Amino acid sequence: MTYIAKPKLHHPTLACNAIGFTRRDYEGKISTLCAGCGHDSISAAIIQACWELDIQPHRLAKLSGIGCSSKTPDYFLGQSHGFNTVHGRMPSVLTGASLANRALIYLGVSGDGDSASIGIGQFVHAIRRGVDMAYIVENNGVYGLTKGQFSATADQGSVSKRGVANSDSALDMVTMALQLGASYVARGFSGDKRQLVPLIKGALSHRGAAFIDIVSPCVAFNNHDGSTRSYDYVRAHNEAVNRLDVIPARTEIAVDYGAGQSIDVTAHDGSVLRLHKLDAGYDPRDRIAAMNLVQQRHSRGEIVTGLLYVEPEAEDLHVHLGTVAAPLNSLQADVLCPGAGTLAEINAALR
Ligand SMILES: Cc1ncc(C[n+]2csc(CCOP(=O)(O)OP(=O)(O)O)c2C)c(N)n1
Ligand code: SF4
Ligand SMILES: [Mg+2]
Repeated sequence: MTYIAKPKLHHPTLACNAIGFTRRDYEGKISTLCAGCGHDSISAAIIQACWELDIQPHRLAKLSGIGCSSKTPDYFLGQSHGFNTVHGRMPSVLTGASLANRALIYLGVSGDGDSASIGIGQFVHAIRRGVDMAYIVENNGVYGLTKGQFSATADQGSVSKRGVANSDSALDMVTMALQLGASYVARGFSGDKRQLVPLIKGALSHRGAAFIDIVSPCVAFNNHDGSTRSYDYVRAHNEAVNRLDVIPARTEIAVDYGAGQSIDVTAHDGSVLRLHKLDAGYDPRDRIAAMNLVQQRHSRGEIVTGLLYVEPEAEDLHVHLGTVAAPLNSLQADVLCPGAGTLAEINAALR
């Protein structure tokens, strides 16, 4: 973690959001990542998304594992709750926190090493349980922090900085998230902030397991010719299926598009996700179609980005478990322990 705090200089003309905060109020400490690292662009997109959504910083909890990507929560939302967990263990800590206090917005930040290798079991179960969270993987195809070994998401045939081709087949976290039942699945690119900010806003507004795989080049170890995670490769092979606008519930929704060109999806909080179709035949409400498209394009070396799947009426883990509306950590002893009489009644009913 860094120890360099940002100077608190606020220019008086900085724009404020609806709750009176400037973008600076959503920043964290100064980043110690390599200049040009994709992860820093993702941090900037998270700051922008939270500012645009008027999120009160103390209502958000950011959790991560270990890696350059997992260091980044120190560089944004300095006034939010934070927990930097053990390598690969972010999903279980986030699940526990979410069950204990459902009143917070949960943002999980991880890397391809953190989530697709040591933490793969944790990732799988948090997604299939429908934990209410926005889960971001900053995917560079390598273990950046430990000096550039191939990760499980590195494409077969992709060449390392030292010229060695990866012989293992790649694990695609978007395909896994779709198969596991995630109710919001997207892929973004750290080099396309215009596409990325709305994808993050949509994930934070979604109730249920929202997953975003963000291709985020590692300039130190995986940005050379022959890599399929370099800025040049991703720019040349990026195929966006749609462009997303997130319209907050309080905003009037104007119809400014031709029929068939857009799809509006209403989120549980009343905000509207407006998807401008770039691929005319693509419907993000069809999970199987999303899986097919991602696989087809991957076999051609293309990277599909955009909001790939959304199920607006999804149920989350709290619905599955039937937890009470009040956060569990706010319940007092008399509610948690209704007394010997109630226990005797329960026991009698079981006899
Ligand atoms: C239990 C444990 N095993 C191994 C490590 C060493 N280690 C630290 S970060 C990391 C991989 C990080 O890769 P990724 O999640 O892709 O993050 P990046 O640095 O690429 O953003 C590894 C293997 C560790 N810290 N703890
Ligand atoms: S080593 Fe790679 S992932 Fe880590 S900060 Fe540097 S560019 Fe980013
Ligand atoms: Mg990585």
